[in-house]
Amino acid sequence: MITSRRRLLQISSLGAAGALAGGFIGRGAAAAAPVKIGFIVKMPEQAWFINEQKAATEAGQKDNFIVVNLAGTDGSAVMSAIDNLNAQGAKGFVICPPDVRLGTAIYNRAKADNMKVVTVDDQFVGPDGKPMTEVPHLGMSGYKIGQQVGEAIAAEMKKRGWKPEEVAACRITDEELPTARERVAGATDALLKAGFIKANIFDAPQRTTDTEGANIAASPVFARHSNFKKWVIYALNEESVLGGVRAAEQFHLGANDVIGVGINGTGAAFAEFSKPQPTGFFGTIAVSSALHGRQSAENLVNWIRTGTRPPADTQTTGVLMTRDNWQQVKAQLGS
Ligand code: FCA
Repeated sequence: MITSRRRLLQISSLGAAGALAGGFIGRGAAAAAPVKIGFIVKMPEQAWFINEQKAATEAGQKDNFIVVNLAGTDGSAVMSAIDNLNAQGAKGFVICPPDVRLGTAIYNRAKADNMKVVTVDDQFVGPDGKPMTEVPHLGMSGYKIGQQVGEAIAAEMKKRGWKPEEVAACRITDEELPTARERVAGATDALLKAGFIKANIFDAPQRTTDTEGANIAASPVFARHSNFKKWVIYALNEESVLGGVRAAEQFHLGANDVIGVGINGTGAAFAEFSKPQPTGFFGTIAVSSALHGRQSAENLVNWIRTGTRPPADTQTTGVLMTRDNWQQVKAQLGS
């Protein structure tokens, strides 16, 4: 009787001690080591990327993971960012690469360092020129958003009563970047569908996807085709359209002569819409940079924690933002 009672007691106290110890170790480990990830962007000064990194960091504060924000402005900066992350014990990283053709090199370095990688905005391209589907990606649905740009421009041309034969387009392009090609192709197709004259579309190839790169590219287009007094301007993002709008201003083409429509819906557009007088920057298709940052970081962390691979390709949509509605759209998108 006694023996058996004692044995029972022993068993239960052992059980309790075991449970306590297990619980303690489990909680202790979780508290001591939140998952750490990197967030590497190609242009850390661009509002879009600032928002993405901020949203990822905030998501980490809520969900107990640490985000190390880094700049990867060229191939060697990306490689040292990855080594830096590895040395800090990061388990993976989100990246918008400075050149999508670096995909294989970045992927191999991540694999060698035992880190998981997902892309945001610009998808890696493999040696065969095709998107690297082995790396999960989250980005804009480029062609559709491009179509929205073209439709917005066509609607505004109609509203202003512009005749197709008197209007030219400054199409700012980056042929190396698939998402830029898709966005610009979507805009061109929508314009042609609305009756825009193909021969009046002039290309301005940009070297960098920012305002300066676009400004340098657009100026010669206005110089060469000064017979046109009415212009539309489009590109892969609003920073580039702004570069085009600034170039047009140097040729005395202002708000009444220019319809520029961008993509992103971030600080660059807000600054333009806040000016006392309208400019040739008519609008932008706004997409939530906060959603891109938060979702891609959460997808990666979930992959690290649970082994659930994020979807191969998530595509986001956009909405037209103009001088009239930008504050409401900004509030809606939370960016
Ligand atoms: C590309 C562009 C950025 C932004 C992002 C979603 O990386 O360069 O401006 O549009 O896609």
